[in-house]
Amino acid sequence: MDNKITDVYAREILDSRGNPTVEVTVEAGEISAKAKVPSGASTGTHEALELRDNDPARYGGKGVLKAVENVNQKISKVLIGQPADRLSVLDQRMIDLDGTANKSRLGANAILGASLACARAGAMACNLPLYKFIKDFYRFKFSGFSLPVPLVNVINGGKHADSNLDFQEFWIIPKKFTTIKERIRAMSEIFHALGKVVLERGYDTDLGNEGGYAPDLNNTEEVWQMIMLAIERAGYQAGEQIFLGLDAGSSEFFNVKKQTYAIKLAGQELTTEELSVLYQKWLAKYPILAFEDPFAEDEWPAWKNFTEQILKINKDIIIIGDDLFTTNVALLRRGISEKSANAVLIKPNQIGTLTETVNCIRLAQEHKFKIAVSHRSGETEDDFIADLAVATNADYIKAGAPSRSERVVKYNRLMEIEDEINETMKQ
Ligand code: 2PG
Ligand code: MG
Repeated sequence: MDNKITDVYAREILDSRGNPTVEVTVEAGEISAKAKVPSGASTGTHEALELRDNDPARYGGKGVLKAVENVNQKISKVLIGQPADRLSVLDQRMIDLDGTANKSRLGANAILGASLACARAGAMACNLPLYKFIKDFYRFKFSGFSLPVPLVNVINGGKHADSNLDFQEFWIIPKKFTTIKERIRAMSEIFHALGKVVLERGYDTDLGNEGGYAPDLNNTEEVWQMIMLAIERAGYQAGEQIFLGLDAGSSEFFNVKKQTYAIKLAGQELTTEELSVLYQKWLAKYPILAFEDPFAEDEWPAWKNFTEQILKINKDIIIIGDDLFTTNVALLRRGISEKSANAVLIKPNQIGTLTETVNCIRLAQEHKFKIAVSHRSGETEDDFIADLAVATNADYIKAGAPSRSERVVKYNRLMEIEDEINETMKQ
């Protein structure tokens, strides 16, 4: 089959918050593949640039017509005629065309849309499922696919909700199950039990951006208490089968000048040391397995100290860098050498191409860092990250609560992949 790219074009579509985002279609003869680009709210300052029109007359300045035009006029020219399955060459051509360190000329949203659509077209040209194609193309050596453990954001706060919670995400982690179907079932059952607990306590069950409940509470610790109760009511064992986790999203409430973290709900401004004590207090009381962005994005010494302290308490705990690393190999290299964390959050749109995303994953794996492939708070019905997590043997996936289609679509795809893998093993 001829696999040369014959057309590349983009459209402005909406994401799950109703904001414009980019969809790219790549055609190679009969093949037609699409990808839709997500968008963050608590974005790290070191992320690649998401190009917006800044035209106040359209979508409050959030239009992406410039990015769309960059795909149609410029990116298409360097991709058309190239083989659709040579992902690293295609990505490099776009990186060269852009020529900036943060993809500010063409926009990381324009480039990523094209990059992911090329991966899908490449998989179709090779007649392979996407996860298998990515694994083979980038020569991942692991044998036998395994499915990631979800980090499930069941209570949304911070920038993802209008509630009074300063911390951004409170997770359940259905770890001790052998199949993704069992993990997903446990997550869903606990999520519904939690809804009842939230209501019983007189709070509302409105949802935040990532599908978790977003109640206004009296204090932060109530979240942990409600989640523990929900786990029990759903018939699972906390600390055995189900663990807890937190994405503090702390860059959002850090005051650089004062070097303090504003916990408005408690009326407190905590120093780095005090925040670390609070985390350790929670850790002593609840079966917490993961801390993401416990400290702000440029606070390298705080990260190093915290990681050292926490791993002394329990070496199985993962400390995940999101805003700290922004899926960027240079920042991750620093984190590895300074032992700032032991896990990295992987968001393709933080860096802008699939190849660079994979490079970051590979660097992390070479240094025994755990991998969590992640959605963004502004998502679409695209399920690419499910395949990416399986393709790269990621330990974890962050795809939100099981309650809004742009989140659920990732879980449904994981279950489909599991079935496919089991079928292939039987053959
Ligand atoms: C995060 C993400 C996704 P956002 O902080 O990890 O959960 O949020 O996409 O808003 O950056
Ligand atoms: Mg985060």
